[in-house]
Amino acid sequence: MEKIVILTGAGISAESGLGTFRDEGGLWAQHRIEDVATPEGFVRDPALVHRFYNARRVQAAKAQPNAAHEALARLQRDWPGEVVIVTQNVDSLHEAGGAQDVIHMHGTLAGALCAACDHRWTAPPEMSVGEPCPACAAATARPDVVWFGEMPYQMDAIYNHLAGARLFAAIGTSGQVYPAAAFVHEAAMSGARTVELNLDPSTGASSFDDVVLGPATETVPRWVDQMLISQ
Ligand code: BV8
Repeated sequence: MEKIVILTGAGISAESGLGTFRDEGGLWAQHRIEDVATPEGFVRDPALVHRFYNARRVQAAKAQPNAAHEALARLQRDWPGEVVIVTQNVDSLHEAGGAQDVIHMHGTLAGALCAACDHRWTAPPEMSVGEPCPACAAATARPDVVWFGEMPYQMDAIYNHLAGARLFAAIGTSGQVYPAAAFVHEAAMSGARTVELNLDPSTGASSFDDVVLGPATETVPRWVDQMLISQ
């Protein structure tokens, strides 16, 4: 049966109260990317970076999954073929909404990483500068998120999923960050149909066969219903 690959971005968590990046008043309106989302920024001012991620980690822990997260979990459960969810988001709302095996290509707020020995552990609600690594004791703990200029996670697995996709859906992403923004082209080259569900047309909207506009909590459940009825 058809394999579906779904890419989600900050827009799917917007109605759960989590800020997006590039919308009015978004995270990039409040912070410079180079100060809080690059390895250089972390070296320059680790306290600022920890403050940025601590605030988001605390807020994300209080957020609830919304109807869009839950609809994708329903699609995974009821669709006869494989449904792979790749997210650029670092919150855990897909899992809280019931989704399985979510691929977090930009890492997660819940994870901590040792920059010295690559050990990973569950981050405390608030990380502090100089936090010792539980494995090697070096004071090099950082959030386990992928910053600009760093290699996103599980790229080989993602490209394999895209190669086998019959349908690719991008939900709530502005299509401005690579390599995620190029997934639609990878999927189309493998013969997949492509659909974008977004509040506003993304930068790459013209690359999609279909575009469905509106808030994710309305468009995603309706799209899942249509998919399941038409199977
Ligand atoms: C890489 C960290 C090599 C975690 C993020 C020069 C030097 C170095 C690199 C580059 C360079 N030029 C280009 C690059 C590549 C760079 C890049 O793309 N830069 C851009 C800015 C040009 N990319 C990288 O560096 C990546 N690494 O390239 O390594 C490589 C290459 C190929 C293969 C392997 C390796 C690393 C990118 C990851 C950076 N880390 N975040 C965190 O802090 O969260 S990126 C950040 O932006 C988030 O991860 C986020 O996921 C991502 C994308 O943002 P969106 O999710 O799309 O959110 P946005 O606000 O933009 O849009 C929201 C959308 O939702 C909007 O369309 C809106 O309309 C919609 N929406 C709003 N409300 C709703 C809604 N939709 C529905 N319903 C609603 N209610």
